[in-house]
Amino acid sequence: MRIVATTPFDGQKPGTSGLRKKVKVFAQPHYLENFVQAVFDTLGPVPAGAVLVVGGDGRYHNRTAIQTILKMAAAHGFSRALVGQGGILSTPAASCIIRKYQAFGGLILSASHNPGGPEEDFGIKYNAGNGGPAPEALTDAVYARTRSLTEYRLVDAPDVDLDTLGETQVDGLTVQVIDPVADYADLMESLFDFAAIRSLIAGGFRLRFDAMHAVTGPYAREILEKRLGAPAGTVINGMPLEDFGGGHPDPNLVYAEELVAEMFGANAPDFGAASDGDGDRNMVLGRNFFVTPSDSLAVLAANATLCPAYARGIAGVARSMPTSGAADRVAARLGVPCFETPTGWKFFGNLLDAGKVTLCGEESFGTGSDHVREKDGLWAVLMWLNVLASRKDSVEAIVRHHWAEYGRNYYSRHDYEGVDSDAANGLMAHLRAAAPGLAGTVLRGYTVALCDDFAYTDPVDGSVSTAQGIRVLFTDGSRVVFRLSGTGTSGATLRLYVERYEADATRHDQPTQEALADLIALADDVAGIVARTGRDAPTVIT
Ligand code: G16
Repeated sequence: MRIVATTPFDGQKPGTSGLRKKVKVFAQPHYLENFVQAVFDTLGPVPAGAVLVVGGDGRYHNRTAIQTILKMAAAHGFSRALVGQGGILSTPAASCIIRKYQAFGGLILSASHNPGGPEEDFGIKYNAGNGGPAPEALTDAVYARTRSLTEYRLVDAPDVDLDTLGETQVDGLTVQVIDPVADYADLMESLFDFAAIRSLIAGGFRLRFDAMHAVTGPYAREILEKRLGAPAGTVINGMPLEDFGGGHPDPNLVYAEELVAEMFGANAPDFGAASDGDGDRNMVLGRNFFVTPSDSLAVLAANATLCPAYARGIAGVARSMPTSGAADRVAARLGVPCFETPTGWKFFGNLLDAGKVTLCGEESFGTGSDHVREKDGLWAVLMWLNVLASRKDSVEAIVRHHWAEYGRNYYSRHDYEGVDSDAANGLMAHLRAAAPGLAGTVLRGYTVALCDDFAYTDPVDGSVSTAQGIRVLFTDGSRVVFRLSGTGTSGATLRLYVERYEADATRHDQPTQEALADLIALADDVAGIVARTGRDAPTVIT
């Protein structure tokens, strides 16, 4: 074992989902090592036989980081490391493997939907033994440890062959290179009616899945093309590349342009979906039809009993605060609780572990269930396919029927990416200061019922999270929400979330931006977005 002297780096505070920085930052001597040592120090000595799961989304620097982590895991006393072949593990697959093999925890290497390559982003996060992202108390402790670190430990050993299945010894640590897909694909097959989906596809139902040259390619090919019989070519951009082919692996209407063009073009397939860099996000499209993530959660909750895994009903639903209230209406109808948490999948972990909820979702293209402790892109795709196979209706018809039954929550998110940090912080500070005085005022015809900075008390462990986003709630149930992203790596990203409920089914056909126009204008009145950021339009609208 070698002990290396080091000094702390500034800014190793995990964001919404782990530590994300430019590759150049991570590639500095000691940078990754410091963070990993801080995680290990925070965890303390591991029990005999402890297993660590290691893998990532295949982006640039993934393999280098894995070699370092394995040498440090050996020095920390782990007995076994399970590593995905080629260094590949999607985030939900890592969660599945941690749970299935009762690992102590896992280190997942990903910057999710952020671009990859030498000039782009890298990231790392620790997931606990439940398979879920480390809770805030742990990430705060890790950050504190990074501030006082003076040394890290690793063993001197040759690099491990990550491409060949099998075991290698690294100074007391058994490194087992595993098939990254099989366990996850088996889990999916146990949850859904694969026979029904197979016959839907065999009957001529056409689907397209865009893996965006990120981690889900091998998973989607195995599940959709091999196990479910979709024709070869159903999965596009299926080869994981270190730079995601130069693309931005974020499954939204702007970045998944190839899929969007096909789904909104002539002779479009019946169903289209995309996933992100590490496979936890999903976007679902019908022919000429976009399903908002908030609606997707609501529709899946309303139809859950059509899927074998959820046939006996769901215990409850959870959504992040900025996610629309569409799922709340389904939960109310089902007579199950609906929890509103801060942004970040880590906040769902306790609710899932305690059996309080079965389904969770976020507006940021995240949907999942208690089958793992991460959001899960392919899971959402399969649940939709199961519902489609059972309902024998189109995506659009299912969503429209849902709106007719529950009303429609018009919803949109406007992102202002790469905004000057001081300007973004100034905008939020201005809103915080203005918040207490807004209640009762009338803005463009909307009366403010409440304006606050969202805080959350975890109903399971009582932990409190404050300053999770400014929300302006109106008396008619509409709202605008402002928060700064916790996943970016340069400047700040301001997110504006806008929602309006429309019960009248004859008014469910307005274009979303039109339906929300007054609220969008009002948001600028309140926050001064244009004046403060210098941007006259958002970078991305979803
Ligand atoms: C992460 C978290 C999600 C969160 C999303 C958006 O997603 O895991 O729970 O909703 O970030 O965060 P922000 O608005 O702070 O950028 P991912 O897919 O990046 O891991």
